[in-house]
Amino acid sequence: MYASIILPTYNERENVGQMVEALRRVFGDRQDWEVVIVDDDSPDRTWEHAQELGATDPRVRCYRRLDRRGLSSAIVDGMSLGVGERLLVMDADFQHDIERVPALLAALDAADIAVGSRYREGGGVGEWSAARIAMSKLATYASRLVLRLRSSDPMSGFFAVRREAFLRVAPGLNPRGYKILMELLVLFRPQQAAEVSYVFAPRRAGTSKLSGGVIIDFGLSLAELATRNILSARFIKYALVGISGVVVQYASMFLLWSHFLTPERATLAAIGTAALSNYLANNSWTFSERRHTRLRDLLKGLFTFLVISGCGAFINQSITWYLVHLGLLLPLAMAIGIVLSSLWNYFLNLDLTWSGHARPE
Ligand SMILES: Nc1nc2c(ncn2[C@@H]2O[C@H](COP(=O)(O)OP(=O)(O)O)[C@@H](O)[C@H]2O)c(=O)[nH]1
Ligand SMILES: [Mg+2]
Repeated sequence: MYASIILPTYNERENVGQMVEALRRVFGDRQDWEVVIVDDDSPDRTWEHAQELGATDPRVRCYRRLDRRGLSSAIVDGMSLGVGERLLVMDADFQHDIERVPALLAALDAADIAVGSRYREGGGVGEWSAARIAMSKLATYASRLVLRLRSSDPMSGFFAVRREAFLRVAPGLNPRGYKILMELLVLFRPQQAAEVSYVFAPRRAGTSKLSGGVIIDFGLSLAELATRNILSARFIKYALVGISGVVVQYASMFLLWSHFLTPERATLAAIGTAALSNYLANNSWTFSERRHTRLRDLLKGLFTFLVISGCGAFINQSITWYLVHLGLLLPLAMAIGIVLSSLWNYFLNLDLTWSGHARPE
């Protein structure tokens, strides 16, 4: 049974060669396997080393992605490139137990998807701090509860899928963030995933790409998956930025009115400050991969953003009073006005202000 091992890499130059070596050892005499390395143009030139490995061993291929970054999309690209009947995904840093690779592949005899689990008998997280253990457990419970997944470790980065099953669900994937397995499990439901325990090891060389932002990203992915993508993570971010703007407006109003300006001028200045802070927050967070960086783009973006928001405010006002005239209660009319104008603002900004192509971060 041919197997493709997918290794997503970003700055793993020191690990990738040893990983391939370790896989050769694990597969022994078997010839029916390959490695697909998907590298996002790592600054440490992991791709170069991977390509060198490929030059002497046709079982090793490297896709150096120049136009995109991101773990989940790298994994999906790797899985699409794999020619094996069974696809296995693992970190390229030795945190996943290479010795368990054959067991994970064999588990696909009985299931479409098999998960390497730290949280079942025989598994473990190794040398994690209490805080990281608590966080990981919390995220696991949250995803099981919200998405009603039965897997003991839906956040695992070590899993295997039958290729035909992957191709069946692939069109429904929306690969972003970190936790592609969670998304696959949602799509595979109600099929029960097979599980193989393993103990998480410390990273061998290099550093983790996991940052504090991953926690927020996790929450957003959960909301997205739970609503079947009706609530996109980007829209939630946009709405959160909108709420932050309200706080900024109140705070600036408080500061300016009491200390410097007349109430009328303070209101205008506070609205302006909130609009500017919303634009900057959306630019660096909501639309981070399309971020404006040059002064010219920033000014143009801010102008478009302000025009769209201005129209949005007008739409908001018109809808609210139209509904009030129809006899709706004011708070309800306001809520509808806010929702509809937010949608207007969001989609126009998505199409016009931040219409650019994704750039590597
Ligand atoms: N291609 C690609 N690989 C990534 C990216 N982020 C992380 N990786 C790789 O994915 C694996 C897991 O990332 P890692 O930093 O070890 O996360 P951690 O295990 O949660 O600390 C490693 O092999 C990384 O090199 C990315 O944006 N693109
Ligand atoms: Mg890792």
